[in-house]
Amino acid sequence: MSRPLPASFADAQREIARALDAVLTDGVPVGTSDPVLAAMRYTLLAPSKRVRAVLVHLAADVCGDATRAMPAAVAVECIHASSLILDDLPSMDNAPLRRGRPSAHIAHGEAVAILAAFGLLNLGYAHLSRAYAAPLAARVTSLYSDAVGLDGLIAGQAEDVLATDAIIDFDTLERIHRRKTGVLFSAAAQAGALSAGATDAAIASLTSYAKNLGLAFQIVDDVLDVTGTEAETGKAVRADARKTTFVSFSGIDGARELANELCATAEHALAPFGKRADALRELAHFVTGRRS
Ligand code: GRG
Repeated sequence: MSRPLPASFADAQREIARALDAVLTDGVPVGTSDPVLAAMRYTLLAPSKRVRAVLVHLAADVCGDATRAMPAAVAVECIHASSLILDDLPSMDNAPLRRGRPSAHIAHGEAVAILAAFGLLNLGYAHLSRAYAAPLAARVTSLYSDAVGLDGLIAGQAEDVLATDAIIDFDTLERIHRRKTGVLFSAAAQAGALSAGATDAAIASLTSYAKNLGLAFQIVDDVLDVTGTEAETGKAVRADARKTTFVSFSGIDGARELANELCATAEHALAPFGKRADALRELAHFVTGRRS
């Protein structure tokens, strides 16, 4: 099962899938049956849209050179997969299903799943340090570690978990989702642009695009939790019942409208690139219309 992005992204998705497979195979002796490696493979190679990696690739491409984008695309998917394993744990969202399969802790046990999450995070950074020369390696590593850190995924997740069963205001909700989802989208776009040697102006435009796209992506996630099915999303639905979401504030139509507005703002940021940014525009349209 492959999760649908527009057909025009299929080539990039295939190349990314190959590179992800290679990063977990190269240098590993044939026949190795390490349980942590098996759990890393289980999550990283499971069917996924690979939207963050595609974003790295498209950001590099619109800046004129996608030839050095792949290590940053691989690393962002390693980090994202690590976050999914942790997010699903019993002490966090206690989610039984991910990417259409039992969550990592159910399939591999909690201890191995936690180690696999650390393994994937470590692998992401290690891959950057090996694949890029020093200045680019340092810049992308720093970008990604900021995105994971105390103004990023970790902070967003902590606030989200602690807000379960609590009433939060709209600004708090927006901050949680900016950190949980938006910052990694921004880092992905910036990493792609940096790999292409982009100008500061191009990086700023892509950051604005990705920030808005990431928040729209999360709002659509909230909508799909209410309107989607397990078969479409690959995860348990109606799972946010104990949380404040964009749907609790604005209803389904209001949340969709907000996602559309954010995508329009994202597209607006692409103006300096003209027609060259059409694939990024297509990605924004995918986000607002997605069912998975
Ligand atoms: C140390 C890496 C690390 C993280 C610790 C657990 C945690 C902090 C953060 C959780 C962040 C998280 C899982 C946010 C949800 C983002 C989201 C919308 C996930 C679904 O992404 P898709 O739809 O999934 O792109 P696929 O399966 O297609 O890749």
